[in-house]
Amino acid sequence: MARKKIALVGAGMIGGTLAHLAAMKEMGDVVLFDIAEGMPAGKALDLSQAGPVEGFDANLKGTSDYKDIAGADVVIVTAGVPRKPGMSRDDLLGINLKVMKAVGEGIKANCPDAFVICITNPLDAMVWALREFSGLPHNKVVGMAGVLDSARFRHFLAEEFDVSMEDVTAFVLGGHGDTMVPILEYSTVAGIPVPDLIKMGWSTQEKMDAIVDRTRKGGGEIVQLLGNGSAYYAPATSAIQMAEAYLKDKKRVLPCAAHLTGQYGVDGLYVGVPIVIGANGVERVVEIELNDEAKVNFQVSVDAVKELLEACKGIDSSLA
Ligand code: A3D
Repeated sequence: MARKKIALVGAGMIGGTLAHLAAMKEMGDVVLFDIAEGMPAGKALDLSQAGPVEGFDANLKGTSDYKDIAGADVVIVTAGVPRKPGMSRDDLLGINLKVMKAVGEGIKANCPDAFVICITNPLDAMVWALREFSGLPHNKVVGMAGVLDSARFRHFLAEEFDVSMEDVTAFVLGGHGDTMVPILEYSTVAGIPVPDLIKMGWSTQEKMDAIVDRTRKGGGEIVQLLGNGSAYYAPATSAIQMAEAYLKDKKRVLPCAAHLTGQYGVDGLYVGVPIVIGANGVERVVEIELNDEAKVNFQVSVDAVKELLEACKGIDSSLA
């Protein structure tokens, strides 16, 4: 059986980390695409030379020619610009929308059967625009944000409870941004919901509220510390988990930005919800009952996404 092919559109900080992870996990051959001449080829060569040491077999190629992504099974898109301190994700809209147009057309022409994972910010709007520009079926285009946001939440919860990260599950809904909705009732340690752990005296509501707030601002905290650019290790790992779910037909239940057609009362938008990812891409949207507070917060998040889509339509009339 031929190796799978993974195309990484954008070979910057996340793109390079994605290539490293995909090669180490022997997920398939890797193509690093970027408009920056030479840089993707340099990263591909450097990573190839890690192969003999780590013992992985994967062909890695760097390119600035869309033809090289032909036939890719998975495309992960990070092309665009990241945030700088003081910038919101939404500040990136105008620049990254143009990038999504070029990338969408490149995917449509070269690998229309691929499963496409978008990471470029502002995420919920860019994944929607990428789907529009590419014309791919909605079940084959998803956004990565929820896996990362819930990983941040899990990390903070595991630290607070002083238990293994492995035993903490967490649940984050809504758009990727300060309006995301972490849900404590569906977050657990080994199946025990967080509200029960509070009753058991493991922590307090105040500490949980602080963790929810820190999770919401988790990306900004890293942007401030790095001083130049945004998080890349955890975002890359999160997208790789989604790609593996598709390539191995694992039917993982993961929070992702998915196209909704009436679920959660939302129609025609990409918003973060739990979905099942398998060989058919997005196989199911998991629709859970939300309490009143979560419903209100979810709506705020949905409204923020809607506003961004209107802004996209204002910039590019082909989207209207
Ligand atoms: P960076 O290291 O700047 O890499 C982006 C790459 O895109 C650069 O190498 C550019 O040359 C390249 N590029 C620009 N325009 C094009 C184009 N038209 N075609 C192909 N390549 C192009 O950024 P990064 O890797 O740190 O971040 C990439 C994106 O991910 C940014 O938009 C971030 O805001 C976003 N991001 C999202 C999350 C989420 O959780 C959704 C988390 C972290 C970063």
